[in-house]
Amino acid sequence: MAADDTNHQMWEKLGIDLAKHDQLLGVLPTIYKQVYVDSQQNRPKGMGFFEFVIGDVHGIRIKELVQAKADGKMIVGTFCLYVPDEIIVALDGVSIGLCGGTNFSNYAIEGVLPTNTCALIKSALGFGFGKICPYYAIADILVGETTCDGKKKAWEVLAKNKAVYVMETPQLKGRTQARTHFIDELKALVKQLEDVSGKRLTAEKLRDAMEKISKKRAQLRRVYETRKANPPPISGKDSLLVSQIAFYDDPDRQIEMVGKLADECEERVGKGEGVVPKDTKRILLSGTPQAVPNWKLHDIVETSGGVIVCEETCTGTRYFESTYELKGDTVDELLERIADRYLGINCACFSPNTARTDDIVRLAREYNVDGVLLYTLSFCDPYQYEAVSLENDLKKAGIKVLSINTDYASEDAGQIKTRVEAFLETLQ
Ligand code: BJ8
Repeated sequence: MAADDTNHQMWEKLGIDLAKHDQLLGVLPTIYKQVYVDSQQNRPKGMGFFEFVIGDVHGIRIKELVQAKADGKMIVGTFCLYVPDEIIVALDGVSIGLCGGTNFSNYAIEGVLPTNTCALIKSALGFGFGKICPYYAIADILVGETTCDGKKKAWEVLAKNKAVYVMETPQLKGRTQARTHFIDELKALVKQLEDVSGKRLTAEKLRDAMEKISKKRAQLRRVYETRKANPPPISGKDSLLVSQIAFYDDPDRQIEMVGKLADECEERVGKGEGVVPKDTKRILLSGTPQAVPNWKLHDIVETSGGVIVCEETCTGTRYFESTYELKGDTVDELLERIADRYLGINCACFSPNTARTDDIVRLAREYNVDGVLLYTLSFCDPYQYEAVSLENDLKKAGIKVLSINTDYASEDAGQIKTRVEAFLETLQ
């Protein structure tokens, strides 16, 4: 039987709307080719693996998940960095990031979500309600969190469609009671996932999972380190794709393949080999996460004569920067390490969140950037608020800034390109 036929049978068993899903898979390769293949040269050879993974986005990985489920593993869908992968992996589960990066699925949430909802939430719920995401379909449970208002309310809507557990994330950081509460929430999450998986969490399993997930983050960090070079050995677009795939691929395979890519990028830096000419204008992008296939701003910058050398986003440094020591003999002690690590991520959903400004200023220096692009999805209040204050703070720190507010539609791409080109011109 041809691979196409077996895939269709697999998707049908998962309850996928095959006609709509075929349409979705029909447009993705065209977008990928335009953004990644036609407009880039001299990419690292290691990108071949990531190109293969994205080219078969709903094929081999879904087959692996079907098999994992048959082997008794739980599949957990998540939407935020604050839901610890470590706990899911320690319970012999598979964690899949389900944030959506296209407006293709918006038809499915008309009359379900308010129109002034951010594109990321619309996309994610649209994939579920429209039955066009096999990752969503195969998940045993979805874990939401109380970060922004949009998400908090979205889980109520989502719960009508699928089993959802909501973890409470604190709104304030730096207070003892917020930390204590977050630790309690992690314990409650453990209990919930133990019930779903039918397995018990032990300190040994949790420590092993923490080690594995730390290794995976460390490989991404290595790739980022190489982007500090002038010229960078890898484009922003390619680096973004690698981060996006890290949210749903197997962690062991990621350690291996991102590690190989990091080796190659380090070699290229050693030889002075870049993906763009030396002294190409270097941009730090900071803001809301960019889920697959949201490559819009990266594509605009990198087809306008600039290169993105760092992302201060959840699909960038916020994913791997915060760390922990692998210390602790009990589950409770390890959960404290995990809580502190996650509370070190500076998301705009927290108040106050001045450490994010410090992060951006530090990253701008470390990556030797010429300018910062503040990227906010329309209707995302937390990041819109911070974009205004950040613009002032960064300018005071002598950093040039361009603020862009957009969504997943392509209609404003020409206008944004004009603004980006003008911004690049101003960078000395
Ligand atoms: S830790 S950034 S993944 S909450 S874009 S849904 S904030 S209205 S995604 Fe996020 Fe966790 Fe924070 Fe990261 Fe709401 Fe804004 Fe939409 Fe957003």
